Formats: sequence, C-alpha cells, structure tokens
Amino acid sequence: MGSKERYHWLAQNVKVSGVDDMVLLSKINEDAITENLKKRYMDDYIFTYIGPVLISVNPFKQLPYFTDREVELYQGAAQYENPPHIYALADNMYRNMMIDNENQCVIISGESGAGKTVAAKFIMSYVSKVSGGGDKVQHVKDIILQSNPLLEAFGNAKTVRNNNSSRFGKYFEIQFSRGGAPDGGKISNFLLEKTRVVSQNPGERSFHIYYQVLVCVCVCIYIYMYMYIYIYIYIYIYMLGLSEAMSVVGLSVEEQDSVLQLVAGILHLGNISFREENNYAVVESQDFLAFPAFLLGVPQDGLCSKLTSRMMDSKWGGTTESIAVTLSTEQACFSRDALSKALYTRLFDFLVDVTIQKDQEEFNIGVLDIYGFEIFQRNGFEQFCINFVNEKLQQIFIELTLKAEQDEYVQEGIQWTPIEYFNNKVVCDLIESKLNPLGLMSVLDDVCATMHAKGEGADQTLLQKLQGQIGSHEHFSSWNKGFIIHHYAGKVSYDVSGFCERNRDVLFNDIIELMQSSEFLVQTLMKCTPHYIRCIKPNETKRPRDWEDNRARHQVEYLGLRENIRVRRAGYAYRRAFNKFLQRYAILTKETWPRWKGKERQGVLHLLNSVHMDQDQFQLGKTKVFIKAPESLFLLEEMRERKYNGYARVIQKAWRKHI
Ligand code: AOV
Ligand code: MG
Repeated sequence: MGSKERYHWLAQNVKVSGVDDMVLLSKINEDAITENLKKRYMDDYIFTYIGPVLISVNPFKQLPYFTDREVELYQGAAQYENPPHIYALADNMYRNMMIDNENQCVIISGESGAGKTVAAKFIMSYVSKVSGGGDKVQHVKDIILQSNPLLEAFGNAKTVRNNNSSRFGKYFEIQFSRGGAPDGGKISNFLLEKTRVVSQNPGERSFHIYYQVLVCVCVCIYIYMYMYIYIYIYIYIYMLGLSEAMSVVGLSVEEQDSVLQLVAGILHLGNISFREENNYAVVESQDFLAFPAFLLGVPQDGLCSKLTSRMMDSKWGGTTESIAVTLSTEQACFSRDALSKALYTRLFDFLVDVTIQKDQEEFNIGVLDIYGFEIFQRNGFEQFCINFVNEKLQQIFIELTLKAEQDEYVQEGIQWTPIEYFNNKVVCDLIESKLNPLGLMSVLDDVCATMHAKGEGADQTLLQKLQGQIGSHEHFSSWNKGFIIHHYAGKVSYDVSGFCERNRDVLFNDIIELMQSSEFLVQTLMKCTPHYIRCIKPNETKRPRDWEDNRARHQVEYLGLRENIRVRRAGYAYRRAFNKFLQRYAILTKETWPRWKGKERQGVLHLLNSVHMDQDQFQLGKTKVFIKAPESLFLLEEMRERKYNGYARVIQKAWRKHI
C-alpha cells in the first residue's frame, strides 16, 4: 500500500480516541493513564504506546483489525504512520533484525488472563506472513505455527482466572537466514506445573489433553459397545487437529499413538486406589491396575510392587543389600502421584523438543511467554514459583529500561535529571539471595535437607525459621497459615502447608532449572535488542466492554507505567553509536558520502547541522548520538529515502542512455 492509499484508509477507519502514545499525555499520573486506556478500550483500540513499549488491553472479543489488510498496512511503515498495533511492534523487530543485523526478542508480561499467549501468537503469525517463502521455509513456518496448539493441549489448563491458562513458561526462538527467511527454530520450556496432573484447586481442571482423551475414550467405548468397528484413540484426536499438529512437528503415526497411549495410561494411574492391610498398602482393586499397566506397557505385578513398596539399601555385616520395604497407603498414593507427574513431565519435554534448530545461527527473534502473576484464594508452592518468575521478569524490565536508560545517560555524559522508581530487586533478593541474609529459597532448602519433608511439622519449622531469619524484612510478614510477600504486583498470602514436600519433589529438577532458566533469561535477553508488551486485564468477568477501574489502575501502578512515561518523556527516543548513525545517513551530505574522513563525532555533528536539526533536539554523548523526538528521526529517514530515490532515477536514466 502506497502512502496515499494508507492515508486514505486511515482517514476512513481511524477516529481519534485518547492519545496513541502516552508520552503525549498532558498530565502524567495513574488516573490520566487509566482514563486514556479506558477511553481507547471502549472504542475498541486495545493498543497504546509508551514510546517503543506496547500496552495491550485484553478485549475478550475478536477485533476486526488482524487481517491480511493490516499485515500489509504495517509492513515497512514507520511507527507514527498507523495506529498502535502489535503488528507494528512485530514489523519493527523484523526490520531491526534485517537492518541492524541484531537479534531481537520480545518480553510479554502481565497477569494471568491478560492476553500474553494471544499476543505471542500474533507476533509469530505476523513474522511468518511477512518473511520469505520456499518449501523448506514453509515447513519451518508450519512447525512454528502448529507447535502452538500442540503445546497448549498438553501445557494449558482451565484455571479460575483464565480458561486457557499457560501452565509453563516458554521461550520461542525463530531463526532466520541472512535474507530474512525463517529457516529454523527452538523452544525452551520451563517449570511445567506438573502437580496439576494429580490435583487441582476447586473450579479448575487438569491439562486440556486429559479431557480430549477422555471424550475420545467415551467415543471409543460407545463405538465398541455397538460393535461397529474397533477404533484407535487418535482418530478422534485427528478430528481435533492435534494429529496434524503432531505430524507437522515431526512425530510419526506410531509416536503419536504412543503419546496418546501414555496420556491415557497416566489418566488411568489416577484411578488406582489403596487400602490398608496389616498396616501396609495394597491395591484396592486389581481391575484398576490392569489397564494402566497395559497402556504403559509394564507388567501388572511389576507396577503393583512399584507402587506399594520401595527399594532400600541395607547393610548386613560388610555387605550392602537392596531390600523391598512396603509402603503405607499415604506413601503409596504419594508414589503413584510422583510417577504420574514424572511421566507427564517427560512426555511434555519430549513434545517441546521440536528440533528444527540450525547448526549455525544467523539471526533470531525470540518470544517470551510465561504464566502470569496470580493470586488465588489459597496460594501454594506453585503460585510462589510462578510469582517469583514474574518478579524476575519485572526486574529484567527495570534493569533494561528504567535503569539501563538512565545509566546510559550518566555513562555517556548526557545532561539528565534522574527519575525515582521502585526497584523490585529487593523482593527478588528476599526470595533468592544465597548470601547473608539468606533468602526464602535457601531457608526452604535448608529445612528440606535436614528434615523429612513429609514429616510432621516440617512446614511449621520452615515458617518459624523464616520468621526468625527474614521476619523483619519490609516485604515479608507472617499470618497464621503461612507468610505474606509484598510482591511488586501486590501482597500475596502463601499457605505454607505442602511447601517442603513440593519443594523436595522439584528441588533437584525444577528449582535448579528455574534458577538456571532465570539466569538464561537474563543472559539470552541481554544479548538481543529487547521489545516489551505489557498486557492489562481489564476485568475478572472475562466479558468484553467491561472495565473495572480499580483493577486497571492497580496494574498501571505496579507495571510502573507512570515512571516509564516520565523516563521516556524526559529522555531521548533514539540513540545510535556514531559509526552506525554515520553509515545510515551518510548519503545526506556530500562531505559524509560515501565516507566521512575525520572523527566520527565531528561527522555526526556536521550531518545534524547540515540538515538543520534543532540544537535542543539532540545531544552527543561519548560514543553515541541521542535524539529526542521520534519525529526528528522520521525527518532524517524521509530525507534519506528521497536521496536514494533521486540517485536511483539518475542511474536509471544513465543506464537507458547507455543502452
Ligand atoms: P495469558 O496468557 O496472559 O494468561 P491469554 O493470552 O491466554 O492470557 O488470554 C486469555 C483469553 O483472553 C484468551 O483465551 C482469549 O479468549 C482472550 N484474549 C486475549 N487477548 C485477546 C485478543 N487480542 N483478542 C481477543 N481475545 C483475546 V496465563 O497463560 O493464565 O498467564 O497463565
Ligand atoms: Mg498464557
């Protein structure tokens, strides 16, 4: 679409509703920000900018502006040309990657049900629509898009806050060739909420795949009863499109069969119950044992003894022997659940391990979509882990935007009035510190290492130790069932019961994984040019056009939007190293084209003076040029384009004469 058509389209379709970029608000306080978002939301504009940061409010309904027409509209367009849109952000990432040869990533944050996963899908579909073609590329695109429904079936579930809630964190990397065609990809998942396999809070459900298989089993039984035909489970799943998704990511028909058989096996494991006989656990009904044993492909008696006994080393004289120790009913239930969780986690890891990774990486775009901050009536160990990951993400946002931005001004010697903001590092330290004073995780690990986690009172000991060691911390307090953490997003009361047992269960896997992944987060994210989408959930009813002012304002507060706007407004929208800036705009003056011969800093100054940029619009730091308003930069871009077009015409003319 040319700029004329674009203008025409916009004039017809866009009505002014609040401000597009909240940097332009006349008053910067939480009320004004919330009011602006509300005004736009009520007019069906869910996207708003704070400079390069995109704010997205969940509309809870399909909006008409995600068609191919918009894909075309936003492709290659400058940010100010069109209304704010997630496609503009996606396009910006793709173009930055191509022009600056830098990896890009987008961090999507917001509480549970705010629209993170939907946003991640929009980004992936946009990038796949605007990037190159060809058979191999199409295959990679198919995998990228089809992995979504597959992972959602196995990793998402209905919770009180979101009917399709992600119960795992995901970092999706799309790899590109130098020409910009996607030719590889990689998914890293972390901290699947595996306890959901065996227990759920009231009003919640297990992973979607369970119910899909259950319905399928019912269909099979029905068909079997009427003796029409014997039917495989996956035929029903095929109807759901899951089979196609599995095929695209490279699973053979046999593997698909095994995956579903395993899910059914885990499902049936849950039916095994125990009763007590002479103080020991025995399986209540052998009937319930046979089918899961068959589905999991293990002998029935083997499964039975695995569930009701445990091998222990015992020393006799000088030798060590392994003997089977019979379990109590409580222990047997625990081992049954542990088996279900372990099987499910492995299955999930297997599915996530979609390897279309290239040997040699050129460029990539990463999308981070995790489970959002959550506060339930009862908050257990799972919520604690989830909220901690969110706390870390907020920390990354602060590090990379508010702090880094201000640090850079200081480093570059730019004149600047610092802006106050709440740095949640203090809350992260409260949880993860390994030094004095020890953080909550270390205290928890200590208690688990020294006490039998399921033993009476381990959780109470934990609570006492926490009170003793971190009780005076300003973001910590206790209540009769546990402790309260004052997170960046609000106070959450955690019920301490089950903490030790669950921590132990995941201690050597998930927590280490979590710690590594949060390091990995930080490190991977630091290496690329980050972009941010801050999602806001406007209500708890999940209904469209329902705006709860207090909820929205609370999110505006804790996401730090006010500080974000203030830093942005006082600061410089654009910064580039002198050499990169010179390279890009060299064509604008004959002294800089094709190459400036003097010092780079002088070259930049010469260039900016030649185009008559206002003195108060820019500052030169030690290594970089800082430009205040995006409009000044757009002006430079336009001049550059005109020059190039002019040259192209001259060359064409000369060429025609020549032939
Ligand atoms: P989340 O990822 O942020 O929650 P989702 O992306 O799953 O939230 O969004 C929740 C629901 O809101 C979706 O299933 C859609 O019904 C609706 N929704 C969100 N964004 C849009 C949109 N742009 N257009 C239309 N409907 C939308 V969680 O994974 O629970 O943290 O853990
Ligand atoms: Mg999600």
